[in-house]
Amino acid sequence: MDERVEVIHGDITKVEVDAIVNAANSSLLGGGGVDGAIHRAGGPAILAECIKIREKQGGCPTGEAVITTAGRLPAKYVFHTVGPVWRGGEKDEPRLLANCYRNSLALAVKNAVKTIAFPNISTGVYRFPKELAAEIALKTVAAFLQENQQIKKVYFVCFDGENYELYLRKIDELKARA
Ligand code: AR6
Repeated sequence: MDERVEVIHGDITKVEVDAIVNAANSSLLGGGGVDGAIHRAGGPAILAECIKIREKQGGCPTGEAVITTAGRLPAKYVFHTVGPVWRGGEKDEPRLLANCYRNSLALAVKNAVKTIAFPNISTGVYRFPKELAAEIALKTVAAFLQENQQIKKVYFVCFDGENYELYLRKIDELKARA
């Protein structure tokens, strides 16, 4: 696994990076989980920019990502990406989840972001199986980093203990296979 990848157990709103990624929904109007936490901690400036994006492009499709201010958060930007709802795995969910990570990293490159933090997209309300989600997240980010030197650090911020343990184990497995 790439040395620039790090796993943290905690709250993404507290992480000091250039950009944090939000697991949003396509309305961009906020919600529960990490989305609710980011809007609460970052304040109304984030929602104001989301509303402007909605007016311009009508929300954000699944797998895509958009950029706003981070308001009062220690980060500079919030990247809002929309993970797939798990519907059994035959609805292109794995590819769409990989797109969330790839498109967020592409947005990072475009905006001169060097440090970025991801939550465990889709593994809450959207019910994506956690182990498969971790595998997709780690492999997609590792592949992107192989082709990119601008990004200096990628944090996976695991809020729940189950995801944290899973990420540590998956990284060990990937290292052992390398
Ligand atoms: N920091 C980091 N991770 C967090 C935090 C936090 N403060 N709070 C929760 N998580 P979810 P989804 C983790 O449900 O499955 C929203 O209503 C949580 O433990 O937030 O992509 C949106 O508006 C879980 O592992 O996002 C959408 O409607 C992970 O974040 C919908 O939920 C993702 O859980 C998106 O569902």
